[in-house]
Amino acid sequence: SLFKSYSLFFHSHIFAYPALLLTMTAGPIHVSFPSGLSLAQVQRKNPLVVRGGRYRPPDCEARHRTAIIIPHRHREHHLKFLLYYLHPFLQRQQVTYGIYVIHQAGNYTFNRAKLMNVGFREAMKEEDWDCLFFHDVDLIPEDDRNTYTCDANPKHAAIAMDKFGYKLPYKMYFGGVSALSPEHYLKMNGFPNNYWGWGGEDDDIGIRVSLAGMYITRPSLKVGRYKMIKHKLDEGNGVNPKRFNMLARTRQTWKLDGMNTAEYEVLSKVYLPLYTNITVNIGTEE
Ligand code: UD2
Ligand code: MN
Repeated sequence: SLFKSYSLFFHSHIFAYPALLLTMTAGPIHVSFPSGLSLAQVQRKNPLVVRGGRYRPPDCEARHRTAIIIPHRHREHHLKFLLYYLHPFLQRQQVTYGIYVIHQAGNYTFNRAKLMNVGFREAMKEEDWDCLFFHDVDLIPEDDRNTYTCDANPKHAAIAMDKFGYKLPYKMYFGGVSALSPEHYLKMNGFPNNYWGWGGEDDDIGIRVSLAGMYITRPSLKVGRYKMIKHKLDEGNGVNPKRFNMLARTRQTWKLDGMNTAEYEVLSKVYLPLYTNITVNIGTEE
């Protein structure tokens, strides 16, 4: 998005009932952030998740294979809560899935969109995923009917967030959580590599969708609900002052910069119990 806003709604007094969450697909999910939660606990609650954060339904052949791509740096606390909610959520939906955390190495300015390009290429190398969910680390889905599968067009899933009063902030908004098939992704030349710092990249991605001749689909406001874990702007992710000028030129740049020009160096790939961690050197701004 282009402007920052802050949530008034981050204190939840509703408690989640994990046993219930594991066994039934309901509508709304009550999201809270229990203190003292550990990754070991999340692991124990998800015995069917295997190495690298992979899962396939034990009793059926899933109709969908979804990779979750999470751009990340210094948000371990958020990642823990996301994994706590996302694993049971995806299992209730009976999709085959894998979770990839794309960790930007070093202290240089953060680049969310370029990390997504890394995630796309590295995930597709491993498996023939038919859908990719590009997912902020701090957004927790609040409704089971928000299916983590792809549509005929790119889907914007995080349509109603607590931080925007559970309304779509503006029509072209494409931030937070979006879902594209590999075909969609390649058709729009992936995401831009040159948005360093906070802001604008999600709008660039939204514009790419329409420039590539596709449109944005969305779930209903009731279903596409998310809670954002309250946070401040990170160190190393200052607001990008160039975002307005860059956005005005997406039409000229989208074919020249994107998946076809993404250069990076994978420093490590680790198959952890709850996710695959890819640490990557994405370089610096030119
Ligand atoms: C909004 C959008 C987000 C993105 C961003 C502008 C929402 C809910 N999301 O998020 O999709 O367009 O604006 O860039 O409106 N991250 C780290 N470490 C960092 C910095 C960022 O892991 O040091 C990752 C993390 O996954 C985070 C995401 O990047 O969720 C977006 O950054 P943010 O949460 O600071 O920005 P926010 O909430 O304004
Ligand atoms: Mn955020």
